[in-house]
Amino acid sequence: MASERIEHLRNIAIIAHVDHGKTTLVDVMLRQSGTFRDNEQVAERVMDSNDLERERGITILAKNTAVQYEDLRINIVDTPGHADFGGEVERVLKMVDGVLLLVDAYDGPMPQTRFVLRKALSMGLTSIVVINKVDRADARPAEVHDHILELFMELGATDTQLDFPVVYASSREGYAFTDLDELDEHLAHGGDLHPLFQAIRDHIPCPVGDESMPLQMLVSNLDYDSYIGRIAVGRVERGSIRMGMQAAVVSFADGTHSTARVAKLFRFEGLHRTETDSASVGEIVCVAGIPDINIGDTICPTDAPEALPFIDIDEPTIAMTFSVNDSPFAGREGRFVTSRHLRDRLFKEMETNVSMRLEETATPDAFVVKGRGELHLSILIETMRRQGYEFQVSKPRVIVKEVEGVAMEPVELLLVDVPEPFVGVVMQGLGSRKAELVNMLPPEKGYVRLEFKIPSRGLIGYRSEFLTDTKGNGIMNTVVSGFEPWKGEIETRPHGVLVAWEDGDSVTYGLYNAQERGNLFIGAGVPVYEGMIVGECPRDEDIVVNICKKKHVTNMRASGSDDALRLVPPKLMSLEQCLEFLSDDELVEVTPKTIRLRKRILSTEQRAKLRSRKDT
Ligand SMILES: Nc1nc2c(ncn2[C@@H]2O[C@H](COP(=O)(O)OP(=O)(O)OP(=O)(O)O)[C@@H](O)[C@H]2O)c(=O)[nH]1
Ligand SMILES: [Mg+2]
Repeated sequence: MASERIEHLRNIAIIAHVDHGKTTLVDVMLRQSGTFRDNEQVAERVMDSNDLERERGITILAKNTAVQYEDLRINIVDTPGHADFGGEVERVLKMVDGVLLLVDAYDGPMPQTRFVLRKALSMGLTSIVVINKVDRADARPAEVHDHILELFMELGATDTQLDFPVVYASSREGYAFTDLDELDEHLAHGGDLHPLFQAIRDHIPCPVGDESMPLQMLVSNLDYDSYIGRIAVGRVERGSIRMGMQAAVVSFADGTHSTARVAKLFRFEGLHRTETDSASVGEIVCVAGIPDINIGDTICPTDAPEALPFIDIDEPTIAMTFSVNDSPFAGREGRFVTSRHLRDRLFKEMETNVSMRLEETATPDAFVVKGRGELHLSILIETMRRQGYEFQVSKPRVIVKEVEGVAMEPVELLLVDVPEPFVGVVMQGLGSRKAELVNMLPPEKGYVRLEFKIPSRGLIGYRSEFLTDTKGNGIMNTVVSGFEPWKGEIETRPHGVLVAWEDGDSVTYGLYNAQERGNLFIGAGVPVYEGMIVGECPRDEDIVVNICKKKHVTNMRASGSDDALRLVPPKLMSLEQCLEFLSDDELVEVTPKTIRLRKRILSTEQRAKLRSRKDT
């Protein structure tokens, strides 16, 4: 049986460290391939289509698109660069034959560059290196090129993989070129992406497969449409798929198969899906009509069900408990508040969030959610909150596993760029968190780059400390490098909290007295309950404050004099900051309207009893 080369097709993924310009590059590829109508208004970074992506300016989910370049059809997968969403990258690499590895022309290879490149190399994919942002005033493309070559060697690239073509580009300005001598010319006069499209044509292998064999299509992604329901996205590895056909779906989870009809079939075209009757080898398509299909499943003909191997996704490193909100304010602000709601929503998440894991606990009201980092989990929390869910979460903790009797914990590679004067304080802070310095580059433009190996445990809550220590001038990047034997206890900077004494509304007079004890998180007129955390205390001690206490009214004039009391503006914390701030005996209460911090045990009396029991 003959394998065919599908010459008119290329399937690529764009991979890189966060912010190196992947989504911006997709914009220009779409624009310059004539995907949009002349007068079409298209948003910047149009592939970052969900609300959280737009708000935060980062890609969270991998997404497909396709462009036509001359006679070539190029399927493109844009991937997230943040380390926490590495699972998204891993799973989509199965759809492509090659990658564009983007590297910022100033930053050079960063922790996540290493992670995604290692995955791509291990899957035998062909890379085109795109040194991007050459328009930056501080760009150093030649140097970056050398660093990339070193990285390929370090990761054990084969000779063929080492022979990668290099394209220099400015995705923001929309040009690319292959000869660095042309840089000044392009800086002055711009250009276009032809050299990049040509490199894709010349270097990325076209799909190869046998169309006459029975169909095999691996599902790498799931999408949802309110009209047609669940949509499976994947690549046809063998044979062809037709609309209307009866298909067998072989489950990745347990190898069983079920039958279903391919109700609709689509291809990607720019930002849209267009219907098609059939698709064959190498095509990336969307299949609608199979309600319970999952990522990793294989679609086959009913008479030849044969699964394709899926990839091993790296395991989660941190865990958090999600539980039903049991604060006195429970049910006031959310639409979905019961354990049933929470359970169904979390199970649904596991269907698409491939590197997340869910465990039930001894109580039906609590679930352990495991993910690849704090952001991985906080994005889920934020998404659920916007969908109307109300629940509470615990402090994130690292996952420790036992290997041959040894406790192993996740360890990360940490890269920091800090202005020289702050190197000392950063080294000291990290030292106490059990970080080991592995590399230090000489200062450049006043910044020193330090590379550490640090237990993930030591990183929890470190980001805000780092920003304080560097007065907001430091940049830090991390990527999990594996599991290593437990590194021993870590001392973190202690802090205590200010806790509300009684239920009620906060008033200026009460807050005024409380603010002498620490920084407040709330202003006047905020409903609070006993045990709610309303501020931080600089010392390692929890102080109960009576912020609902009104001034004793002696006469008419005094009752109005509250206005004269000046309150320091409250410190407002984002969800991520709350998670970093949290201690073991505390929870974050999350509702569509509010994020509150609370003690696990709300009663002041009970907490006091527990403390005295511990002390004796
Ligand atoms: N100077 C310059 N800036 C660029 C270029 N390409 C992208 N940027 C900027 O870099 C930032 C990040 O761009 P994105 O395209 O969102 O980067 P990304 O790689 O998709 O980021 P993630 O998906 O979050 O990993 C944006 O502010 C862009 O405007 C470029 O060629 N030159
Ligand atoms: Mg992006």
